[in-house]
Amino acid sequence: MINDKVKEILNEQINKEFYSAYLYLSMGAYLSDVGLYGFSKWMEIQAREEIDHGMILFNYILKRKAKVELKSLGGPELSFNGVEDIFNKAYEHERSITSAIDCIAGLTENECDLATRNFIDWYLKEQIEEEDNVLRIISKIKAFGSDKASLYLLDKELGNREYSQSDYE
Ligand code: OFO
Repeated sequence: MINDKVKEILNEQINKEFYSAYLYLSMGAYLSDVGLYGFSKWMEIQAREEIDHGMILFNYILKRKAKVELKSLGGPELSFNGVEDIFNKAYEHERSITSAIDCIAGLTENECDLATRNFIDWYLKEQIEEEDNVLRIISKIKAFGSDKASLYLLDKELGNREYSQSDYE
């Protein structure tokens, strides 16, 4: 069993993960609209991973015999100012998610809920990857993105991303 404070913060995190999926789908739609289909596919896969992140929390709450309380999702931003703007916003978003995960880790320690503290380690590691993945793309956009031919190649590279289900192990 998990206590109410831990249950509440985990439910909030489900909402944040599903909102992340919404945001990345919105970014993907914009990228597709401007012909950057590889970038768009990358975002679509990112959105699918965010749903996995939400579902891992969902299943954990159920397993601990606590109540899943799904909250309403706000609409994500719909208009963007080019590919660099999108990935800068994605990076800012991931940093906010990292802070939220850090708060969960802190709360579970304060509540002496070491099982959930252990569970959340997976998310702490995942956030290092999430931030790094986006930062690498930003670096490439900065290095090559002003040249259309290079942007085309970068779009092709990102289009090679394959979805693989995020597993909590
Ligand atoms: Fe779920 O890691 Fe991104 O938001």
